[in-house]
Amino acid sequence: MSERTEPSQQQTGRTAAHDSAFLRACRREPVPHTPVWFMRQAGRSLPEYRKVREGIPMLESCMRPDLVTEITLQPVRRHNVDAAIFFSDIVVPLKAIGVDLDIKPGVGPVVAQPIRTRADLDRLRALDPSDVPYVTEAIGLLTAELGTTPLIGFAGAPFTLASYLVEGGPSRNHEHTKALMYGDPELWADLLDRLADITAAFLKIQIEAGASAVQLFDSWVGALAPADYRRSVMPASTKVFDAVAGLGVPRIHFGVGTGELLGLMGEAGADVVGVDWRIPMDEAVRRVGPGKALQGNLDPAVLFAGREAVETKAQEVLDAAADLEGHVFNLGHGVLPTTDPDALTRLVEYVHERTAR
Ligand code: 1CP
Repeated sequence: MSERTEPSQQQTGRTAAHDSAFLRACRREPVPHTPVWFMRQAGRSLPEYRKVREGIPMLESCMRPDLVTEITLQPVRRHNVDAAIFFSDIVVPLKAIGVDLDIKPGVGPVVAQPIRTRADLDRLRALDPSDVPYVTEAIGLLTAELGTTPLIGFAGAPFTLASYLVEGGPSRNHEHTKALMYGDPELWADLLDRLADITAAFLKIQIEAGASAVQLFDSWVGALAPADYRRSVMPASTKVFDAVAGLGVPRIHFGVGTGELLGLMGEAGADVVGVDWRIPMDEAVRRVGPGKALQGNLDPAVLFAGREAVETKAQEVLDAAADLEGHVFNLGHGVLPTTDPDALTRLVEYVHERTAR
């Protein structure tokens, strides 16, 4: 007897979303309209988010499937975006394997004992699905609610996770991180390799639970020169993409300030490369090369400029992206916390109307 007589809930969720504009664009297939979602759409800019989060610390809210489900759905209901992004944080898998860290309001992730020695690295163990049962449960609840709207799972990329772990918190110059990378290449390579395994495991858990796509956030990798990226970071990111290559979901790769790295980020293995606002999409596609969809890239600060300016700048993005094989409209980085939510809703409407085929 076959082990799988009934389709699992996960398969049902992904099947329902299979023909969505978002997944079609990721696969570089024709779309009914250019799909739109926003990095950091679930969270800070929404009053309904602030209300349900009242008195609940950030990490605790990530461990409550009822809250995760509600917060993930809020921007889908409000803005009519083409995809949901799972409400969590890049440090959740690290917390789950016992790293002593917290997300401090107004600061971000703070690590009690930064990782800078071989003995520190030995504290980083592998991630098992039983460490994050709340993730599997929340994704099950979400795919049941989302119907044909795809759910994007995500994880922090090895370099960006390493930056928080080595610095001990948010950093402007990443000096401790780079000191380790340049000063002890062997320990650095082992740290990134360990983080690649944790990240790959976290993405697999989300895909197996029903996520339709995954995004690897390498937010701070733009701090590196191309040669250092290629030598010291790319192998770990490639390991993550390879580990989830056979699971049938598009893999998105995003970083900020990555104009000089776009070619290498394309080579690292993703299906879709995210572009920040510093490079027009027609130039970005030349740098990334053929065979990839692109995601981006309106400057999130444009949303403060009033309707006419938002539409002018959004149209510039659409025009520059007109010849792409696949385009997912997004901001060039996350939604800023004081953004007017109505400006986001109008932007989704604008992109949908202007690109309807
Ligand atoms: O209480 C709060 O609301 C805290 C703010 C907040 C939120 C809403 C943090 C702390 N994390 C999150 C959720 C979050 N983080 C999501 C949710 C889904 C979404 O809507 O997109 C995602 C995808 C992340 C990913 C994340 N966390 C990244 C990568 C994306 C990016 O912005 O570059 C990074 C770098 C983090 C670390 C982090 N977590 C929180 C903050 C304030 C930060 C950045 C701190 C810093 O500047 O280093």
